[in-house]
Amino acid sequence: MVYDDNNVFARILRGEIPCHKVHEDEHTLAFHDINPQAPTHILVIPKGAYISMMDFTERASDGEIAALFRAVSKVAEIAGVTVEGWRLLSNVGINGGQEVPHLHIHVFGGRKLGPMIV
Ligand code: D5M
Repeated sequence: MVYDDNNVFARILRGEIPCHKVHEDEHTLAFHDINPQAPTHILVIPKGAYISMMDFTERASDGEIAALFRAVSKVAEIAGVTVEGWRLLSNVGINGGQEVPHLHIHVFGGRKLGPMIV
């Protein structure tokens, strides 16, 4: 599968579409989900062009991989959900329900979350 340069998150990274930014560092960007499913619903994405978790772990550097997971924890801290608890989730591919073909990790919190749906 070839990375689609015109997916919405690629366009956010290029500054072509605005986002409500929560956190940014050398390798990652985090912003509020446009259609929040919980009081806290933030997306954390790598700046590199990776379609999904499989693509990321195959091609990204150890530094990029570490940065993404550090950014996820940082975002949970910024959102103030670490004491009450929170959830991270990444949809992969068609069966995983992935709509945007640029790796993103959802950070949910701010209420008691329901059971995982499979
Ligand atoms: O989730 C894709 C998520 O991306 C979904 O929760 C909506 C969100 N989304 C789509 N467009 C935008 C913009 N422009 N800003 C913020 N959030 C956005 P998936 O896991 O692929 O189903």
